[in-house]
Amino acid sequence: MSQPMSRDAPRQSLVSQAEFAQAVADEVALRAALMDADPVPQLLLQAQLSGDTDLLDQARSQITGGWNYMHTLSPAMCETIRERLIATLKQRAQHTPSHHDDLSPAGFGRALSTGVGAPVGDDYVQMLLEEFNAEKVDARSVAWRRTIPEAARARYHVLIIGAGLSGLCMGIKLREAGIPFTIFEKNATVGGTWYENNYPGCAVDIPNHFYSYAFEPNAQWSRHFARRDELWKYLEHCADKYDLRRHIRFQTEVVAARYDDAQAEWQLTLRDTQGIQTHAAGRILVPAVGQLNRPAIPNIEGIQTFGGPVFHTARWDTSVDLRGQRVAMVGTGASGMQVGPTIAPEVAQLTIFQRGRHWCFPHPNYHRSMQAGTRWALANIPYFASWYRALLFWASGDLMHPLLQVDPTWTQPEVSLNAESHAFREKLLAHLHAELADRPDLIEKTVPTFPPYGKRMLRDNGWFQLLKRDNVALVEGGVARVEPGAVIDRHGQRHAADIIVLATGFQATRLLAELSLVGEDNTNIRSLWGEDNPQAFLGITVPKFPNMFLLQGPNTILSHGGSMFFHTECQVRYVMQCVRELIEGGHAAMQVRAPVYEEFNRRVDAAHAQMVWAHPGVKNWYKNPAGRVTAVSPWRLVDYWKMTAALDPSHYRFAASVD
Ligand code: N01
Repeated sequence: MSQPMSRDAPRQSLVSQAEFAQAVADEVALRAALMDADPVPQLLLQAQLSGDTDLLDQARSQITGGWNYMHTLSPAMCETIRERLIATLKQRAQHTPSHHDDLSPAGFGRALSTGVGAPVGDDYVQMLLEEFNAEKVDARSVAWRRTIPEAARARYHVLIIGAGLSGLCMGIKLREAGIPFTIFEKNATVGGTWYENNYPGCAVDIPNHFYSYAFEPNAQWSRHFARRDELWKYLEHCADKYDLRRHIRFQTEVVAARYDDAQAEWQLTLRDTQGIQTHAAGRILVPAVGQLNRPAIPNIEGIQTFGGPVFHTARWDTSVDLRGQRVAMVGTGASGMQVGPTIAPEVAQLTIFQRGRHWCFPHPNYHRSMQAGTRWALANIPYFASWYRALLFWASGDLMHPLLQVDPTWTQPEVSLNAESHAFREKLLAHLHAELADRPDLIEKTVPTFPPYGKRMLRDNGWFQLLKRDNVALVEGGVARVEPGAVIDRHGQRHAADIIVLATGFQATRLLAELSLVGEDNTNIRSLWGEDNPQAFLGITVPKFPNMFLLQGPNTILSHGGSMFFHTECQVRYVMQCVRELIEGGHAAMQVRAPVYEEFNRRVDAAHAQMVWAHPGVKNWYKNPAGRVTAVSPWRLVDYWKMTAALDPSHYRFAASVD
């Protein structure tokens, strides 16, 4: 067995003199851009490149958080930062690379702590320093590729199910390492959830300079929180840039996956759009289907008698013209929050059926375009994008995690979990009351009865203003039944409608329910998981399922903050280590040891039992009907990063060598 491998150490690559020369080539453009760009990344970059910390010291008390609006730097201070940075960049353009580019953990930590207005712990420094250089070519991966003969790599063909953000990431990293792979995608193109969800208003609610691959920054995001089309195009761009399409079999659904013990390989049954079945085989299987891809269509009495269009948000019928129509929308989660305010101005009537309530809060940048200067700096100034992302990572990473933890001594457990959770609830309430000050009837109908984060926290997309519109009605309690041309609410009242939109979410706990998945010794995944209790070690590996590595598997969705791109990259790096271990050791197969899997899931359950889900009033899509949380992760991002940083081969059983 080869030695345990650790994740590649941070690479402190020096940016070439030429890149700096290009950044300062047009000083007028540079200065104009920096006058418009966020000053805090400028400050940190100036400290990095010059090694001078005096400006950091002066600015420290004027920065209170990682978001770009969380500082009180005066125009004069911004000018000083800007001019010092321009001088430093010019100097850097004239000299060979300086050692100052090469950030030490201490230097990085000092600058970042100033930039986010709080002390950044060593674990975060280590993680973000690695992220900091992620866009540079992974030299070690390429070097590894050269040490293993192609013939050895060729015996480990990887079968990936899904060309969404995780399947694409896996493909990119396998391609870099020279390992053969095929991606099977049921849709006609890439993008997964960002392709399928094209409902009006669809957008991300995580800042997209963080909600993107660390190795593929995009300087051209038009908004802080991109809309669906832009995100989908980003994924399309990645598929093209990394030449993935020739590895993808589109419009091909994997209907069955069976592990052949004798051959030590996965055998797939595939179905095309005509229903014709074919087969494929490979040594490694990577289901990368995500958890939010099967719409939950409620079984509402009489819905087939409605007589007009009825569709789910994730299957939006673009042929239906909503203008002047009476629309009934069922559901008020993240999708409903985006659809409602977007369609209300054009429909005749929007009747919203609210079964459960949701907390939401505004974000100042949610509807803002990116400043032109920041975009210029992201595109043209070395390291600017890395600092920008590090600040956002901090701001939308783990800061809220403490709010989700139960304090057993807390004196108001019916509404909050601890002092921080309570203070945040007060803020949410203040926002809600301010928005609905003139409509006490709506306040009564909308204040949630559970602590913040009991359900996914929503960004206020103009929800309360929506509810006050003349053509909008909020109906409490959900739907009793549907009749021709109307929806009947729980109080028996009839609401005439022409179109029904189901913003009713996804069957998250029924992971891989539509795939017949059979592992070693004829073990069906349902015999381990039942219908809706998926579990995996690190959300990735399952005993009896050799060489199967899940991406975005059980307990990996983020509920307190963070970005699925980040979690996916953690998983992909871990899987790459497993694949290397298999190849280097010449093993036929590896599978996680049952006690390791069981112990990990005990830890997941124990952590969740101390979190907001334990609150009696909390119902959400994270839990299965038995009340076990299967979808979301209990860990901080940095904890999961550490857990997945290095493969420990002793967690696995390895099967005999391949001849
Ligand atoms: O689904 P949801 P979603 N009768 O499950 C109600 C991601 N996402 O599609 O609260 C009546 O949150 C249900 O009521 P209740 C994100 O992770 C992200 O909105 O269960 N109502 C609820 O109000 C998100 O969390 C973005 O009582 C019924 C709603 O339908 C996840 O996807 C945008 C019902 C479902 O809310 C799912 O969000 C969109 C019934 N029979 C989605 N059944 C971003 O912004 C369900 N409901 C990135």
